[in-house]
Amino acid sequence: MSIKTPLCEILEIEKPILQGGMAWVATGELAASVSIAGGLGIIGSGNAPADVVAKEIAKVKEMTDKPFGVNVMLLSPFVDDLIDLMIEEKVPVVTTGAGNPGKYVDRLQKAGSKVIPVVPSVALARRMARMGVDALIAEGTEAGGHIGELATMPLIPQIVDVVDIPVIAAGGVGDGRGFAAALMLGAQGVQLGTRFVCTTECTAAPEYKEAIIGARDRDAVVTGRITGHPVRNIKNQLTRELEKMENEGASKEEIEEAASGGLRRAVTEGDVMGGSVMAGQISGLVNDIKPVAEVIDEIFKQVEQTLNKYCKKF
Ligand code: TUI
Repeated sequence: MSIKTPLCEILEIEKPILQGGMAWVATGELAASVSIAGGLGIIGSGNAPADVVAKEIAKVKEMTDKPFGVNVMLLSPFVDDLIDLMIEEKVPVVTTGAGNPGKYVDRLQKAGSKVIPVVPSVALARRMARMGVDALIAEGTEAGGHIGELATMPLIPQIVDVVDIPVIAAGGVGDGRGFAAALMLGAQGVQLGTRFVCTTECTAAPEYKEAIIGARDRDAVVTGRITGHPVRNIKNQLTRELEKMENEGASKEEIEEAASGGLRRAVTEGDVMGGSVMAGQISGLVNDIKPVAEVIDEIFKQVEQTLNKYCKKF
């Protein structure tokens, strides 16, 4: 059985599975591998300048003609340059995170890009749908990295009920059971981040992947709440220091300073004690490293098994 939803037609993909555009982690290699396997690979731009992101786009275009995406992180100091780059490169799908992409939607769509904002709430979902975006990624607080308040289970159906564009579920999905559950909630596809970190094609340091594999159910903790930009990452020396600073009344600026550069250190140097190993609550379920195509094949087999097991009788 192949799961096809209208989202597949909109994005011109075979399988309604997106790979999260994780800063530093989601390079051209990872994104291309996911797109080649029939999903939508997404380059994570994070805080990178446009020329760095341009190189990752070139890598994807060299490896495949299939559609791919780029995530524009709206807190980046280079947002305007990145939007220009998306338009120049005619990036098929632009996802956004950590803010409201309203003022860029029109220009991106006129240049031929599909625009899919990540939304953590019904209010922002409504606003974005009214602006005419192509789909939404509704991301629950189970996700890794910068997160919103609501969990995926209540978030998805509340958004599905008020918009008439496809909703993609993200946050806490790591296998075919989670995928099937997201479909039951009304989602037309899923976005996975943490699961795709633990793949052979992911260029993150081996220590980063091992930290996820070693994590148990309660190890993906939230730091930086007082900064207004809470982040979910695997418990380590850094998260304990940040927690201590917060308890002792450190300022927003001091916490931001202590966390700054942590993701880069973890991903590129393998500093998984002093760096920030951003990963979701599903980390406890991720126990191996395998090729992207195997991850995707197994997920779709499990979706089928799950739907057969629970839905046939009805
Ligand atoms: O963006 C993410 N995940 C990220 S971004 C990132 S880099 C970073 N590091 C430290 C602090 C802040 C950023 C690491 N992980 N996911 C998508 C996402 N978007 N999660 C939550 C949101 C979001 C939050 C508020 C989207 C829109 C929003 O709107 C507020 C508004 O302006 O209305």
